[in-house]
Formats: sequence, C-alpha cells, structure tokens
Amino acid sequence: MKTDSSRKAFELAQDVIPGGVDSPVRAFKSVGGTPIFIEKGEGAYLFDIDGNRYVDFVQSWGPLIFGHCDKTIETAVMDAVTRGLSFGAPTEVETQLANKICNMFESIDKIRFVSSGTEAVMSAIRLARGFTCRDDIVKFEGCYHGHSDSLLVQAGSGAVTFGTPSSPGVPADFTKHTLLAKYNDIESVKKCFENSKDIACIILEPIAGNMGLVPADEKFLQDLRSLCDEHGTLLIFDEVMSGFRASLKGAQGITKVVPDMVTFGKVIGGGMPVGAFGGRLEIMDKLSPDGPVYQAGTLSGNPVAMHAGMASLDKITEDKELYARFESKAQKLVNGFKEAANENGIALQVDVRGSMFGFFFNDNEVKNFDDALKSDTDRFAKFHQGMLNEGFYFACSQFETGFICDAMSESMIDDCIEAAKKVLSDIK
Ligand code: KE4
Repeated sequence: MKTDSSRKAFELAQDVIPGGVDSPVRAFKSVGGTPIFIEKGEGAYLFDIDGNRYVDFVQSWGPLIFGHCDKTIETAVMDAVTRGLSFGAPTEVETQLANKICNMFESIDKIRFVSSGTEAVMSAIRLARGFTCRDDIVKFEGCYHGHSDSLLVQAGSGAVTFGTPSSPGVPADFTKHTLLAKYNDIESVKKCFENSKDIACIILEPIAGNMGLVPADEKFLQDLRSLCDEHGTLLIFDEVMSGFRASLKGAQGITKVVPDMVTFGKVIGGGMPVGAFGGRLEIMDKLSPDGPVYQAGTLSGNPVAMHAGMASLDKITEDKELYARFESKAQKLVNGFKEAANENGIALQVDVRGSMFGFFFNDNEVKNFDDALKSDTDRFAKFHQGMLNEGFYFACSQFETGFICDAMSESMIDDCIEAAKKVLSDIK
C-alpha cells in the first residue's frame, strides 16, 4: 500500500504541530507506522491522500453514526450556514435539540450544550461539586473523561485511593480531590468512601470504551447507585461515547440504573463540535445565570452544530430498525474475528454493545483496566497494520472501541472478516 504522500504530510505537520497531530491518539504511536492523512470520507469509506480506500470503523471516534457526508446532515448544515455561522446569542434550534434529548431521558430535566466532551465532563463535575458543596470525586482506572486537570490522574501510592497527576503540568493540588477506584469492583469504591466523607460525585463510563470495550456489570451499577444514595453523592454517567451508540438511549437504554447527571458528545453533534451535560432540575438550576455555579462558552450551542445534531438525532429516532441492524453487523463482525482467531490459535476476547464493538488480544475476559493491560499490544499493532493494508481502518490503539455505521453493508462486513482471516494467519 502506497503511503508516500501521508508520510511527507506527516513530516511537514510535525514541523508546525506538536507530534504532527491535534490529538495524540491520531499519531499511531501505539501501533507504529505513519498516520494516514485523509483526503475525504464517503459513506462507510475513508480515502487517504495517496488514493487508498478504507472501510472506516473509527468514524471520527464515534460521531459519524450514518457514515461520512450523510446527505440529511449535510443538507441541514449547508442550510444553517446560509443564515450565519455563530451569533453568541440564543437560537430556537438549541431549545429544539435540548427538548429532543430531555424528552428521551428520565434522568434529564435540563441540559446545557458545550463544544466538546471534555468541556461537558469538566462542567458536570464543577456543577456536582457546587450542588453538593463537596470537593472530592471518584473516577475509575481505565475510564477517560477528557483532558481536564482533575481527571488526568493515575493510581496513587499503595492503599491510598487519592490519585496523582498522570501528566506533567497538572499540579498535585489539582488531583488531590480525585479518588481512583477499580472498574466493576464495588469494594474499591467503598474504600473511597472510607477515605473521604466529602465525595461530590462518582463519574464513570457506564459502558467503558477507552480501555477497549468493557461494559460495567449491572450489579456494579446498582451498587454504585445505592452507595451514592447512602452518601448523598451524585452518580454521573459519562455517555460521550456510549450515548446513542450502545442503544437508542446509550447505556441508559440497557441498564435499569438512573444516574443523577449525564454527559454527551460525539453523535449529538453529527460530526460537528458539540458536548452536553444534563440532569435533574434541582441540580441544573444551580448553573449560572440562574444559579451560582459558573460555566460559559463562546461557541456553546453553535447553531450550525445544533442543526447537525438535530438532523443526526432525528434520523436516529425515526429509524426503528437502526439499532437492530447495528447489533447484527457488529455481532457478525466480532464472531467472524473470533472464529478466525480460533482457527489460528490466537486468544481473542470480543464484545458488542449496539453499534460499539471491541476485541482484545487477551487470554482472559477483560473486566477492568488491569485485565486490559494484559492484552498483547504488539499483536494488536500487527493486526492494525495488516488490516490497513487490506483496506480496513481500525482504531490505532488496543484500548479503544470500534464502531459500525449505517452506511456499512453486509458485504463490507463479510470482506472485513475475510481480510481478518488472512491477517490473523499472517501474524499468528
Ligand atoms: P472530547 O473532549 O475528545 O470531545 O471528549 C472527551 C471524552 C469524554 N468522555 C468519553 C467517554 C470519551 O470517550 C471522550 C473522548 N473519546 C476519545 C476516544 N477514545 C476521543 C479521541 C481523541 O482523544 O482524539
């Protein structure tokens, strides 16, 4: 596969953009090789600047649930653009999108739009702290919630559950209120409550997608809910990735547990920059300008992005068979991978939630980040490169999730399975 143009483009990009990319994962550091530079997208396909075509299982890390250049979303954007790009003033489409989301979720009475998932989570945590008048928060190893300071933490020393910064530039003071627990392990959460009487919220991906695909056990979510009720702590579901991807209602369409707040991103922007956070009236009304908790954004609720999100969600809610199609294609894909891996004596763990799918080169089931870290990342890297050469574009890290989009045909899934058989045989 010729990638000379991408290689040259990457060299030039590195002269002027740190690492040559505007988001680290795109640099292919964990899989090796040169990141491919994209010329265009078209339905389920990506085309790079060397003229190679790929079936795209990343879809901009989740937003493009209908694939690239979806005519409905494109038309909505083009139409909105003719009336102006941004006003910094309220527009009715913000209310329409807010109503659409609030009417779908028992957990959400009001919602505020921002421009990224990071902003949504950062704001939700500030609101949780302001509402409870508490400072500490609990997050889980392996869950990613964007790059705000208090969430860039790694396990602290020994038994202490308080986190330490996982990045230079984050002062220890900024993470001393962040406690770390183990995903799917309620005892580790109870220990946090032993170490702190000041926990404002617990935040988690109810279906984790940032350590690879690792769904929370229903019992674990129920126990989290009970602990939060017992201690007056808010439960925040970060559905930036799982929202409208795991089911029509994301993880909330699968679990019976109702969170106090929810964050969204990706799909609700239809490919444009949108994040959101929502929750019960008594919580959301604490937010400025009605309440004292400050939060703001120049491009929050941007009308073009709102129309893209509206078109995306309208298309989703109108298609009653959409998630059945997603589930069927995702299951067919991972079953094909599993069969091919078995034929080649390769240990592969697979899982699906709606249009999300994951696979680990791992001997055992993955229930938390420690398990995920035991995966064979070298073999993943070889698989990733091999599948690229066959024309299939997967997330460039073992610790990410794959996505089905509605533009993918059954024959694309079949062809991908055939390619996987070849690649797995080559790398066994
Ligand atoms: P953004 O700030 O990247 O829009 O959203 C942060 C975020 C928050 N919560 C969850 C559950 C997320 O998955 C994300 C972002 N997801 C990653 C993909 N693993 C974005 C890709 C990237 O960082 O370039």
